[in-house]
Amino acid sequence: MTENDTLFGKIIRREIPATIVYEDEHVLGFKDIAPQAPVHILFIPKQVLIPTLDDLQPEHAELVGRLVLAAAHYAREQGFAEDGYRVVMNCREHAGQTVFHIHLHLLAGTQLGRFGA
Ligand code: D5M
Repeated sequence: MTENDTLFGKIIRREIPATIVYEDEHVLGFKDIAPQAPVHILFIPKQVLIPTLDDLQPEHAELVGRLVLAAAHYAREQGFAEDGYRVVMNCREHAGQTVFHIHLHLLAGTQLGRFGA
């Protein structure tokens, strides 16, 4: 495993607690500690530490696809896919990124407001 030297690395290694709701070979999904919607799950890559979206390389294409597919799978499985949901990835300061291990936010369970500045 590559270095996972962030808070999320500690969650992957089970060094700090998290409510894990999804796991496959490549992706871990767990409840956000400060939920912004009734359903707020974070999906992260397990084996590769990519700090920000700006660090993505062409070889990460499959991994990023896996994050999106994991979120879509979870939404279907949990029965809120028909009502709809949102996925968001924040990159650096202007987007408010606070943990530098890329993650996909899945927000659902209510009518979400529009986003923007
Ligand atoms: O999102 C980082 C997200 O990570 C933010 O919504 C809070 C969440 N967070 C921080 N610490 C934890 C722990 N320990 N468990 C679960 N969720 C956590 P960003 O896009 O970087 O702003």
